[in-house]
Amino acid sequence: LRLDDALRSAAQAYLKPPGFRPFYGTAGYRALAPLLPSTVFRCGVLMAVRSLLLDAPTGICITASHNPAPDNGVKLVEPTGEMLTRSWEAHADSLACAESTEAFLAAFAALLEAEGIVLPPSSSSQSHAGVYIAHDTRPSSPGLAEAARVGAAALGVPTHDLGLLTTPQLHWAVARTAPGEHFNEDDYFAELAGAYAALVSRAATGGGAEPADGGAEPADVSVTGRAPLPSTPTVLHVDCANGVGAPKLLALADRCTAAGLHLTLHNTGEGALNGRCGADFVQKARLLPDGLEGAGPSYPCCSLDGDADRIVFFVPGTGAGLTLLDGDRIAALAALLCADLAAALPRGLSPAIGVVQTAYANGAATRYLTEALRLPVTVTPTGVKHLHAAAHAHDVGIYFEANGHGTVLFAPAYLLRLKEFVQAGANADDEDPTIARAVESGRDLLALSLLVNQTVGDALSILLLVVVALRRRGWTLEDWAGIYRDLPSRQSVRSVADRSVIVTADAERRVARPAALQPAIDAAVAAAPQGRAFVRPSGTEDVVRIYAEAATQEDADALAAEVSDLVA
Ligand code: NG1
Ligand code: ZN
Repeated sequence: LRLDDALRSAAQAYLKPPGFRPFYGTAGYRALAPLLPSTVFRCGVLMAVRSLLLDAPTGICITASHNPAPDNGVKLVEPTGEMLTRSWEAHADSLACAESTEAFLAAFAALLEAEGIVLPPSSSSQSHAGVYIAHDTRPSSPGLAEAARVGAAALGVPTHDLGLLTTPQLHWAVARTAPGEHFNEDDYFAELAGAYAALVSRAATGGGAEPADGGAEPADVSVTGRAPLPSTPTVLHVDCANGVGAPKLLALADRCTAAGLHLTLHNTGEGALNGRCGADFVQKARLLPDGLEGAGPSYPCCSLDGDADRIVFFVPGTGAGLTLLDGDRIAALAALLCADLAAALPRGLSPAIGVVQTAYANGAATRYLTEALRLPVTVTPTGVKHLHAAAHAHDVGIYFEANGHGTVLFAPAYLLRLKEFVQAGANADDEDPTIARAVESGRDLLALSLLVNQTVGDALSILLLVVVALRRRGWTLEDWAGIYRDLPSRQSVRSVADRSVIVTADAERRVARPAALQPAIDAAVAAAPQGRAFVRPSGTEDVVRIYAEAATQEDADALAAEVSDLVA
């Protein structure tokens, strides 16, 4: 077979390091970059097969996100722009782990057999198959992107090299590029900037409706007496983690200056990628990132991660400390914005809003969402693939990991109903102010669905969403920080001989194995006022992660230390 020969000779150039056993983790594959060429080559083959099967383009992004610069990784994208379907993760592992070229060819044949695929496809001239490939700023990334290209090309599937992109831009490109067209990065920037301008310009007449009042304290979410400040420009310091977010945000910000957005970018590539900076550092260490020491107390700031799919906000205090506004708080703000807009709609068009979190969500955030905003909250295991899937259950599904990775999903069927309503309202040319306001809110929700990347968490989208939400309420970051008070928490990691011996259950909130561990954690938690703790093996690093929260920081620290010792 000619195909087998082409694949064999291509694979010979990408031999797997002996004994290296990559596994599909929280977000694809991660490892030290020199280990990865064979893995990425085989991912190229896999995504070419997936593309042939579905007769639509798939995507591959070379990045290790928030990990240190010497690491790299690969994220795999479905034709919908979402992450590789869970049922194919095992196929990915069987290709990636094959020890020799012959074993790889056997695993490849088994994949075709299992999925009932016959190659080459009969109607190849009509085929829409293709693989979009993009990469982050790591020095090892272009070489790995080439490995992916060779893998896809070995099956004769056309590849499109999109060069340097953020991970969410690549997801957007796969979802939004029509067959036969080329991805134009300007379309992405124009869509976000256009939606942003529409949402802030209508803020003058839109304004905030009263959110549901609830029992959680402090629940002062009233906007009474506060007019939105649409004409006030928003200034924000952005820590770009020395990653790909810097040039991309610069291009986006240029298009948003006229709509009153003024960003000062820091860590734009001069220092180490994710080195004492970026969203993961700020969220986990709770320290000012390098390069922002001069921002000054009370200055509004945010941090992206290395591939710009995460963002957290913060206000520097005195010294190195800061007030963190994490993904939980972004979810709460997004929920407030959606609820404000929904309040003006006719009852039949009011969306069912739901929020999805992980066990890392602060207990105070969950209480705020369920008690003050009275929204349904579901909990899934870590990893946006789990949260994203659960968010699809709602008309408006809001999901964020505490680390700032998340988005707001709008159900296509709901958007259709909203479009019809707005269209009918525009044609009716109604003078009734209630109807006019409802139509305007409908338009705003439609704009929000364009502002917010629908395929995956996107730091650029979420930055604009937060600015829109704050401007419409006339809020500062401090006002936003005041909607609830976080329970003190502590995250730590522990290296163990084999982290896979820990098996979790109940969305990672409990340990199923080893059997003695959970009762010991329960006893430690029971002794801490307002205590909660859990452990889980990381899906991206060779560590076990520990999380604890309690009434005071000392209690949270002590609980984390105690649980960490139980793991060792
Ligand atoms: P792991 O290493 O599995 O905890 C980390 C993050 C995830 C997710 C992935 C992918 C934490 C505690 N975990 O996963 O939320 O973002 O990286 O980047 O932040
Ligand atoms: Zn990332």
